[in-house]
Amino acid sequence: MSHVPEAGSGTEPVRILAPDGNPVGDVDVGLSADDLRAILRWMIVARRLDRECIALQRQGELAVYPGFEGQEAAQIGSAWALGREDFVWPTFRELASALVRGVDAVRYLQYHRGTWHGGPYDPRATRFGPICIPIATQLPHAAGYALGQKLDGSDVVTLAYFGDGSTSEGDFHEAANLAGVWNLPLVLFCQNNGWAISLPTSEQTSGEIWRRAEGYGFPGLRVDGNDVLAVYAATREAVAHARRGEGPTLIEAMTYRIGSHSTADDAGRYRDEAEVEAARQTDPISRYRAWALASGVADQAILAACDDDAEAFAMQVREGVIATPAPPVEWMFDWVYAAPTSSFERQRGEALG
Ligand SMILES: Cc1ncc(C[n+]2csc(CCOP(=O)(O)OP(=O)(O)O)c2C)c(N)n1
Ligand SMILES: [Mg+2]
Repeated sequence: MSHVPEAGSGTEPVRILAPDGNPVGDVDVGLSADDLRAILRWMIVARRLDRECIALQRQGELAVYPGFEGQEAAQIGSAWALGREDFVWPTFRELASALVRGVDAVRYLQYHRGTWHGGPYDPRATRFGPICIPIATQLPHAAGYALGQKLDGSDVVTLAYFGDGSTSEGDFHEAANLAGVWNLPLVLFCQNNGWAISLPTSEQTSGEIWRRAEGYGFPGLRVDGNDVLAVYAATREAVAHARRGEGPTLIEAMTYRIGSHSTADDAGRYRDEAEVEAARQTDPISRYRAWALASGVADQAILAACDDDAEAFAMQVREGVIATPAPPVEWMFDWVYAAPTSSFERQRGEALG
């Protein structure tokens, strides 16, 4: 079944599982039982790692860390829909997607430890771009990358993540415009988590984000971002659309940032706890777990194994992060310029003594 409605066809998000885990749509999204279990496992592992990262920051082992609790379905469902060669342009909050793409978590977290910019994983090998802190700047990069793929005649699809707040940036609009005009194989994947640091979406933007697509001449849709099956199905459809040469899609995944913006933020200063409590009732993991148990995709033994895996993985990443030495200073100067400028060479000389 198609999960990509015509642009402007309604504001109810595409949903397959209700918050209590009961199906309200077609659960047959074309995933094998093994895949369905793997998705469950990744969601549990990702949340456990996210909490470990916050602990690592509190213990001084990471400098700053932006948690993604509540956004596991949006990230894992969308990442699962990509082919191996498809390319992701992330923000700074997509560690769960990075895990699914095979990015080494210890390397990724070097960015948050402050030892290396972007994380010292190879974006070409993992097909997952560097962590991007400047809001929305990855979007023109993604459009450019998608254009390059198109000109090369490749069938690679590019997916760019961004937040609700990012849609206020000119970069979002420029990327969307180019994507439409050039009919790029690009999925613009917005995680609307309700907040841009302390600014709620209602004060960020008027109108609905998914509807912006119509103005740029391509389809947009809103999906329940806490329903991993719906996110997967919608993204897979958008990816197939792009791969067929039919151009971009804007997906607005409605989710919620359960934690603070980052470990440098205290959401309790600007956000009502009742809102967070209400959001917890739509938790993506309990929803999917309930369905997995009821449908026989998982049982208690499988859930226990997921929890054990998550614990072991978090401990392994913790040890790896702490044990990783700071990289040599000269690395800071490598890969900046193909042809270094004289002032750059001078700075390099000064830094290296
Ligand atoms: C160009 C730019 N302006 C401001 C900031 C500061 N800043 C960091 S995150 C953020 C909010 C981003 O909100 P959203 O796009 O919704 O993503 P979320 O943090 O909710 O994942 C802002 C304003 C920045 N990093 N870059
Ligand atoms: Mg946001």
